[in-house]
Amino acid sequence: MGKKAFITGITGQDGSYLTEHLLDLGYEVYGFARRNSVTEHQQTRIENLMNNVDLTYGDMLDQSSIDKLLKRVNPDEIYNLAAQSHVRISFDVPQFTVQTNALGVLNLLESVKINAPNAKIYQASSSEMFGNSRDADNMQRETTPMHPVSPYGCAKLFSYSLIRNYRKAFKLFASNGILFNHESPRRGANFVTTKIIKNAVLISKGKINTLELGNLDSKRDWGHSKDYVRAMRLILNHTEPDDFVISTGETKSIRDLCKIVFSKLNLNYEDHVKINPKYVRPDELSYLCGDCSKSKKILGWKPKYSFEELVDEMLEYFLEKYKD
Ligand code: NAP
Ligand code: F7E
Repeated sequence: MGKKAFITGITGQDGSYLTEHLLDLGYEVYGFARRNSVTEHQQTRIENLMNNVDLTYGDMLDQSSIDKLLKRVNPDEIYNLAAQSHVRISFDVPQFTVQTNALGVLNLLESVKINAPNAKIYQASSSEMFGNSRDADNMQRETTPMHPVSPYGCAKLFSYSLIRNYRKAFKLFASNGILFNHESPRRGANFVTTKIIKNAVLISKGKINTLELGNLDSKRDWGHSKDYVRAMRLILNHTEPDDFVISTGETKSIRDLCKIVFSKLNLNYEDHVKINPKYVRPDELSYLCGDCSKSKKILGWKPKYSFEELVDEMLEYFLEKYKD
């Protein structure tokens, strides 16, 4: 019989790719879906997998739902991907963000300690925890100091620390993946890559004329979600629990991304992109470039997708979607 994996946040971008990856490897996959008034749209990313996964209602804020699932399933591996994952929105809903992204992890750890102490736990930690610190070589790595600049980043730093604390204090197999930005055609529409690529396609088809963005000068290290979910499994299947940076080591500005995407559609971004202060954050992480040498060396992980291939895949997806 295959291993049993419990994925919180299974309906999200990473949850859907991780489910496909684990099913391919023979895992049994269990997941939580939150109650939503519009059930039709909720499972779109995992629609084709519904016959192969065990999906139950649950919420990171509802301890009883976590307890019930762990008692029933006793999973070998737990991937905690559930989060309010939008950094700017974390300034609008800071309390919900902190409750889910920080206290939700505490709920999970407490439940694991009692109900499934042998389960291995992966925590979806984030490069947003670094804030604006970087090392002398302009990169962030596992040892770089963390000074988050958003409620999202602060909550993720709290849960990152809890994972390390429960690993040491209670000997849980609990690991952090410190993942830099990763994207795909399944990325939510209000993250900057999807927003630029989808709207540039609509502009190229004459359906709209303007794209409103915030800060064009921040830089991000963008990879593909498919590559990053492979790393999650490798992290949990390493011989010991530890913390790993997952990144590409390349960085580009939002302006660079606009230039690249619009020029692939034979357009000049300057004719269409307007700045709307609504999308500028109260505080901003201005530069990310991750050094993932530790993951390459210890886990043997490296990305398969280039930045160019990621952008092309997302462009092809939206060109096909809006072809008529
Ligand atoms: P995503 O698409 O926004 O998915 C988040 C998932 O969490 C969704 O399934 C969402 O369900 C669920 N969720 C939200 N609040 C919940 C709650 N209170 N209880 C249970 N489930 C809840 O995010 P993603 O891009 O796949 O990212 C996965 C994880 O990695 C997140 O923890 C994110 O913070 C972290 N991360 C992402 C990146 C990145 O660049 N993508 C980088 C570093 C870390 P609904 O659909 O019902 O809202
Ligand atoms: O913003 C700038 C914005 O929202 C990227 C999450 O997955 O990665 C993600 O967080 C940059 C920022 O991602 C708009 O100011 C300009 O500098 O796509 P994003 P993020 O904030 O980096 C980390 C690693 C995570 O952990 C998070 O879960 O783009 N930007 N104009 C804009 N961003 C958005 N969303 N919308 C704009 O109009």
